[in-house]
Amino acid sequence: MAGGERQFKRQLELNLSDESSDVRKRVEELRELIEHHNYRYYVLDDPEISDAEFDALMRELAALEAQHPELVTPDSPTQRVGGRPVEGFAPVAHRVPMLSLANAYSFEELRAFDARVRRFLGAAAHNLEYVTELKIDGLAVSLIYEKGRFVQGATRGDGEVGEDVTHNLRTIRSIPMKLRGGKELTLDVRGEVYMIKREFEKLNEERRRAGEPLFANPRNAAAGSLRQLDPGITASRPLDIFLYAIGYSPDREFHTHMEVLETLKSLGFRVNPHIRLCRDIDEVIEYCERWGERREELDYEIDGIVVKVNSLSLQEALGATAKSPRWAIAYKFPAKQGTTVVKDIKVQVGRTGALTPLAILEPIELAGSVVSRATLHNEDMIRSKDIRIGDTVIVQKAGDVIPEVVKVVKERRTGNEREFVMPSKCPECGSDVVRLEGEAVARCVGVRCPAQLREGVLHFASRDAMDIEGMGPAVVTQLLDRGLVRDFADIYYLRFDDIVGLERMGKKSAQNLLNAIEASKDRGLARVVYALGIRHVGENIARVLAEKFGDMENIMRASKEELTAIPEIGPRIAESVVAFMSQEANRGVIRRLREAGVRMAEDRAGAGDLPLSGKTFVLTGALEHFTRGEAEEMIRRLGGRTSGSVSRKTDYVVVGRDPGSKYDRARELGVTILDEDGFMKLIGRDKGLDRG
Ligand code: 1X8
Repeated sequence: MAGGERQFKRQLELNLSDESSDVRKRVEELRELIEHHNYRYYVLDDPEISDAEFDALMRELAALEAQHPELVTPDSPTQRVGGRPVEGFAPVAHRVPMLSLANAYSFEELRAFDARVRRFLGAAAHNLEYVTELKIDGLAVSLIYEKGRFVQGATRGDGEVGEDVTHNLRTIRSIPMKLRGGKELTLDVRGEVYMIKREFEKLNEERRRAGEPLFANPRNAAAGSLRQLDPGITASRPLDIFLYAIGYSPDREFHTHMEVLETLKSLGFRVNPHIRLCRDIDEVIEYCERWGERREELDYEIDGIVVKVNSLSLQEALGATAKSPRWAIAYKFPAKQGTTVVKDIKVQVGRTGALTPLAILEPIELAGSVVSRATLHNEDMIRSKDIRIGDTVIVQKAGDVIPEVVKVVKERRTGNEREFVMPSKCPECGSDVVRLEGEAVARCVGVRCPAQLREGVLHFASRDAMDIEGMGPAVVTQLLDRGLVRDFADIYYLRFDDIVGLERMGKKSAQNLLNAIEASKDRGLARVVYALGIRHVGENIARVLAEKFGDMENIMRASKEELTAIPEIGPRIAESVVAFMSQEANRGVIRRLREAGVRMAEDRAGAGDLPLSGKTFVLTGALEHFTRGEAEEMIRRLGGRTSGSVSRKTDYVVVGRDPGSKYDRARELGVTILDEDGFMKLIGRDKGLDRG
């Protein structure tokens, strides 16, 4: 017994010392990794991993050091705030350090922050308020004003010492060279330099054409632009800045952060408009949720929400740790970008026969969902980004769009990567693949290609087209395989016995599908035109065609000239419509659709007399009574049109809560602006609405 016990104890000690040497090894490894990625990020501005992955490394190291304090060394990455400044710019010591913010990755962590603040403040927490602001994904800078004049600007650097980029900052037009009404002021203002998303795309497109390396995201582009030795290059780059804090201000005293922001605005600084004063953490979380959903509407990137205690005396009471203030936290959105490996490149055949290369990825979690494929668009895109099978790549998901490969991390190449070759035969039907002169897209020319038909039928039945519920990929594939559907019209000639024979199809589901097919006959002309999948005819054009011609017969007879006479329709669309309608096979399908009872004429209750006929609307901000989609549908039903951008041709801009830049643009152009009440009056919905 005793012997056994002793042995067990020895074993335990062995494991323990094994464990502590493992910990030591992991700590070393983490430090090396973090140093390396710090260098990539801060010195080269060319990171190999995402922020979230980097944060995970830092967290792991901090946790190990907390459990094993004996392993902490003064040169550990946890013992300092950031990285090093690069050579070429004069170092600038910040008079007040530029601290980084602690991060929260969930609402629980936000609540824990609130609890910490309240515990720390005790009774003083009774009038605690938070200010929430968008966390701009750019490059932090400090602007020094003396006697009201801009004298020096610096990057954050490691928080203590940054780089002098005064000359480059001067090229940003929104930075005032003199303070408005602050002649004698000395001031250190902090903000974030960033690049507009659209401008970033343009810049990268130019670089692609010039064969220059691409920037992975707007933040890298902004950093690369600001840290140019030649201010002429910086001046050519579309940078802008939002200011959000004061580092020191010996001449002025403030009581709240809101007051600071107001003062910054009045001194002539650009302050982000989406600021909210929150009475409690629930309101903070609500703001975080809302902007998590709406961040794609902004024309600049944000990576989270900054939460600050409003009262400056409470801020002072809370103080700071070595790294970050205790009175603020950054709620970080789930990362949109991440690093993964291209396992294979496959080709997908679309309904127009277009062959789209697809990257098959090592699965990775992005913005809350697992991503295992990314579109590569076409062959030229693969060549210009030089994406190879086996490459490590940065992938990105934005909104509802299909994930994309941003760039290759060439440093991770082993030499075993393989180049992609576009197949010369369609992988689905074996027909020739042809890429026409001047076209980016390779197409399968097989007229009987099953992939094209499958994608076509799926489009026909999809929600925005004929909306046939239950006609998903599994059902459609079987219908095609069994020869029950050879074109769209066949759908309307399916019998109960045909359907009930399919796999995983009970009597009830079969009847439901038949009912859905029946119901789809009455979707109206515009939907049918869209469902046909005519090239270049999207939902909007389909609606225009339905409105102008009223009946499918008229569209079938329309000449190219008649079509191009319509403002929305150019020669490319007109040609495509005429070509489609001239095919006997297509005319046959339309005839059989009509014979089956599919409605193909608009009830022309005087389309021209609808109350909003000829009016163009732009929506911005959140409405209270409708979703964006509902408001658009309402405008359309009353004869109006909606557009995504404001121009002189816009008739009305409808402005909801927290409107975007479209509101400013509307004011600039003098376009009529409606609030939600005004909009409801216009559409006759001002009476009888539940305003609970
Ligand atoms: C960083 C940022 C802050 C704000 C916006 N964007 C950022 N990237 C803000 O306060 N509105 S504050 C901050 C920091 O303190 N490191």
